[in-house]
Amino acid sequence: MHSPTVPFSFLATENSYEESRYIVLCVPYDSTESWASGTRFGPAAVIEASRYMDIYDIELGLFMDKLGIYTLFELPVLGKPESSMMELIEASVRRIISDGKMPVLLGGEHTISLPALMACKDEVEHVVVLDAHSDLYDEYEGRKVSHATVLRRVSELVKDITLIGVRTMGIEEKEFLEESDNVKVIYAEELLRGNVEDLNFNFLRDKGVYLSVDLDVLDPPQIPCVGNPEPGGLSYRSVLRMIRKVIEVGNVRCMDFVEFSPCPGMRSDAYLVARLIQKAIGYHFLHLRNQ
Ligand SMILES: [Mn+2]
Repeated sequence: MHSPTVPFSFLATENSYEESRYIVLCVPYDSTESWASGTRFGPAAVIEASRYMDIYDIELGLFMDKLGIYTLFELPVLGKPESSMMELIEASVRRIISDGKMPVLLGGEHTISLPALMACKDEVEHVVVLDAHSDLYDEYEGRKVSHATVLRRVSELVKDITLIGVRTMGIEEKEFLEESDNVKVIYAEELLRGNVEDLNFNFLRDKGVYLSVDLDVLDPPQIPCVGNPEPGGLSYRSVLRMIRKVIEVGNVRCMDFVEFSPCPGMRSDAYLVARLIQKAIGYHFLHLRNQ
């Protein structure tokens, strides 16, 4: 029995928290963005777009409303001091994991990955990040915790990080990378020249993985409204193929989708983000079913 209104939840699903495996956690935090704020509006725009999606996925052969997806809307992090934001996200993710469920965070700026990872670092051996930027500054605009330093802080918590789709970085980040033996980069240039199908993710096999997707990994024409648009990015199809490979090979414990900053009047980009998340959840469901 469906309610007479379309629920305001990811894919408009009506599953309860208890019966769900995938918990979409909306985190509208954008306090450290250096160019323009607006990622705080990302979660609501993506949820809204997702409500009008076909519930059957022809690629996966799945009815998405049968997978158990529940939406927690939204964490009150906006305008809070950094420490409260961190504590709130960490506690929420910890709770979802201890309930035996998979957190799917919807940002918000990239900073939110740090407290989410802190909550699940015991289960995570490898962090995979799709991003145009390397986010490896030690400090940025006087901050140790920000969208531009987030992966430097992550690198202090987890041994192995693979960054995919990078096409710009500061000299300080480049020098850090040259000295680091635990952060590997697959540059956008290599991906655009080669074939994404040839990428080998066997190094993730049987490893606990945290997957972070900064939407600026995509080429700006596909998704013009992100915190820091960078030309020369990847296609929707390439990003989708990589997400699929990571989820099929590794054991993803937590995922986030960050830095989407919707432009007023545009709907196709929010829909694209919703589609990526829907696919990622579907791939994960099939991965578990096939084990
Ligand atoms: Mn980025």
